[in-house]
Order: sequence, then C-alpha cells, then structure tokens
Amino acid sequence: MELKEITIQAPQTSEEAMAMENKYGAHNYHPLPVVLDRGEGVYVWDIEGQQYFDFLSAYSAVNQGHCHPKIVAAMQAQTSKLTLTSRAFYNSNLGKYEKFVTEYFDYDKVLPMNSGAEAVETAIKIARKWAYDVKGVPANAAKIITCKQNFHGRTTTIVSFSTDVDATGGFGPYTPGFEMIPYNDLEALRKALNDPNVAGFLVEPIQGEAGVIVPSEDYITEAIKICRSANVLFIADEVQTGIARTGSLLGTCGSCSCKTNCERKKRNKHADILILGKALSGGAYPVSAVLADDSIMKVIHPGQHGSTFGGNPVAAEVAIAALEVVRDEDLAENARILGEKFRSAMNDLISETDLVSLVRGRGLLNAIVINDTPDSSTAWDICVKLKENGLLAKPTHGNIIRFAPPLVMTEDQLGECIAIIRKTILEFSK
Ligand code: IF1
Repeated sequence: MELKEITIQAPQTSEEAMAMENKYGAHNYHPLPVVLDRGEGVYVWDIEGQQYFDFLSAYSAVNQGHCHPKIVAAMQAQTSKLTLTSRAFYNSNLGKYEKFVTEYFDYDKVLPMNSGAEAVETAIKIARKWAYDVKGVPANAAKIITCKQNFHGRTTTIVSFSTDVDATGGFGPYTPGFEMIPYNDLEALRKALNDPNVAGFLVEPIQGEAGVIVPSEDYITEAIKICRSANVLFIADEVQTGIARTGSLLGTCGSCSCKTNCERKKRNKHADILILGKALSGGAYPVSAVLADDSIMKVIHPGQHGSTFGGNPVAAEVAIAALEVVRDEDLAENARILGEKFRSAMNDLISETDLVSLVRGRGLLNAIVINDTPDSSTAWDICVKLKENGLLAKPTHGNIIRFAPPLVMTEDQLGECIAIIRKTILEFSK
C-alpha cells in the first residue's frame, strides 16, 4: 500500500492547537486551557507569546528547569553520534552511566528503564523474584504491601493496587498479590508484615497525587526498621519525591539536609530498592531506574527483564548531565530554602483569608488545601485565574492545588510568584 501524502499546518493559535488535540487525541486528560510552545528555566510561553511561571514542572520532572543548556547539550551531542543499540549489544555510554548513578545514590547496581511506571513494575518483579529465590516464599505466594491513596503509575498491575476509582474502575481483572494498608500507620505495617510471604513494602516518601501528604517525621525510618526486622524489602517510589524535589537528595532522607551520599545506609534512610524517574532526565527524555545492592539485584538473570529503550546511549548521557546539574547547582539546598519561604508566605495568606485552610509539603513539593467541598470547582477556577495572572498550577483530588516549580528558581522569582498567588487568592476571597 502506498502511504498517502499528509500535509499538516502547525496550529497558529492556542484555540487551533486545543481543537486539534481535542479532535484527534484520546480524551484521557483534562488540561488547563493553555498551549505551551517554549520553555526556559522556570518560565514557559504559550503560542501567543504569553509568559508563565511553571508551578507544575511536568509533575516534578523538570526539577532542573526547562531546556537546561547542559542537559540539552548532552542530548544533542549524543543524538548525532548514537541513539539506540538495544541491549542485545553493549554501548559505550551505559557502563559509564551505571557507575555514575550507582555512586551518586550509593547502590551496587542499577536496572535502567524509561517511564516511572516501568520502573515500579521492575521493582515489583525484583521483589517477587527475591522472595522466591532468597527468602524462600512458596511459588506464586509473594505479597507486596502498598498504601491507600498511592500513585505509582498506570499499568494494569499498578492500578490493581490503587484506591482511586478513576484509575482502577473498568480495567479489571486485577493482578493479585497486593495488600493496601493506610499510609503513615506503622501499626498497620507491623500487622501486615506478620506474614512470612510478604516480599516488600512499596511506598512514596510523600504521597504526591493524594495531595502532597507528608507523613510523620519518623514514619519512613521506622518503616525501614520494621521491614528489616521482618526480612521484607523496603521499596521507595521516589519518582516524584526524588532528586532534590523535597529539599534533600531523596524523599527518604526526610528533613535531613544531605546533598548526595550522606550516611543514609547507616541511618535507616536507605531503601532496599530505590525507584527513580522524571527528574532523572530533567524532563528532557524518558529515563527511569531501579537501584539495589547485589544481594537483591542478583536475582535477575538474562532474559528475565528488559526494554528496547532502557539504558540507551542518549538516556545515559542525559541522566548524567541531569544529575550533575542537581549537584553542581545545589538544587536540594535551594528547594529547602525556597520551600520554607513558600510555606511561610502561604501561612501568612491563610491568616488573611478563609479560602485557604492549609499548606503542607517539604522542599518545593507543596500543596494548599482550598476551603470548599471536594467536588466543587473552586481549585480549578483558581488555577484558571492563576494562569491569567501568569502562573501555571494544577488542582489535584479534593480541592487541593499542588505547587512544584522548577528547583532552579531564584528567591526574587519566588517572591513574584508568591505575589501572584496572593493576589489571585485574595481576589477570589472577595
Ligand atoms: C500522569 C500524579 C504526579 C508518580 C510516582 C510513579 C509514577 C508517578 C510516585 C509513574 C507519576 C504522574 C504521572 C502523571 C500524573 C502524575 C502525578 F498527579 F498522578 F500524582 F506526578 F503528581 N510513581 N506521576 O508520581 O511515572 O509512568 O508517569 O513516568 O499524567 O499520569 P510515569
């Protein structure tokens, strides 16, 4: 068959672009009505040239800021040299990246994938295999404990242990082998681990999609201890909380101000299996990874897991550059300092209006709770107004607005953003 000639006019206006997406794309999203065309650092511009502060950062993928020159340069250099070999052959970039990323996060080995969901799937497979090969769990009996209100991605297995009806409804039959317990509940964890067939506990150090739920200060360290004493793997999904977002290198560090390798291993802040994605590439490319020590990673043998694109040369170079930027620009420290300023400004706002009832978060992963019924459109309406005032944020479940700007933001820029948020919310309060 001869392919017919297709000529596409690029959309000239935001209206045209939205109409095209609406007509030709599946309706699996409900975006804010803004069409982004260009980005640099903390800013994005729409088709009409309107400038905005990005307070979503592609759900924390763009921690290093849009189109970071160092990441772009690494990507451009590699794309003109070699892009993909598959893992049927070695490539000259992968080993270098593997050494870099394992030293950076202090693990023996890495298993490279592409999306966050794939990395979560990978971690589940490793944990199950470890349960059978090392722990001695009977075949097909391994259980993984997860938390209610989690978000770990959208594959059929991952939605099998979601408590969000939009994510799960209509997609059964579901994968067995998962048990959900309440988040931030050590007693529930102790009880759930009272079963010799438990392979792992999969948890987000801060629950993002649930509305930036920060657990009590000792939750993660205690949960790690409980897992260790029950011979259960502690699996941290740091796809969103990892890589400086929360003011330290990883969310499991808690409020510890470590930059790269602190003494996480000694201080019970070190997951047995670490899942990374999003900011591992600074948003330039889909790059995810699962890290673990040899005693765990050794359970995976040739042919048992993989991906065409995982560990490709571009991903390797982009990830090294992205992690170098985080270190060289001290983004964790910046996130911690700016995060404190942000929450303090939001608390001032809370004292001036009844419309905002709470601010919570850590580093630059924050959310405000809008004082209205969960099914009202107030948070959405505020986000539309914020957009008109030059700042992009997205509401999440139950009238909550998440604020997660790129971590390269300056204090002055944050001041401008706080002024926009104040002005918008106070206008609404009238
Ligand atoms: C969407 C939220 C953020 C994640 C954690 C794994 C994944 C994610 C902790 C999967 C992805 C995204 C995906 C995005 C919405 C989103 C999100 F609102 F749902 F919670 F970031 F805030 N683990 N999170 O947060 O990674 O396969 O997408 O690369 O549109 O679904 P992925």
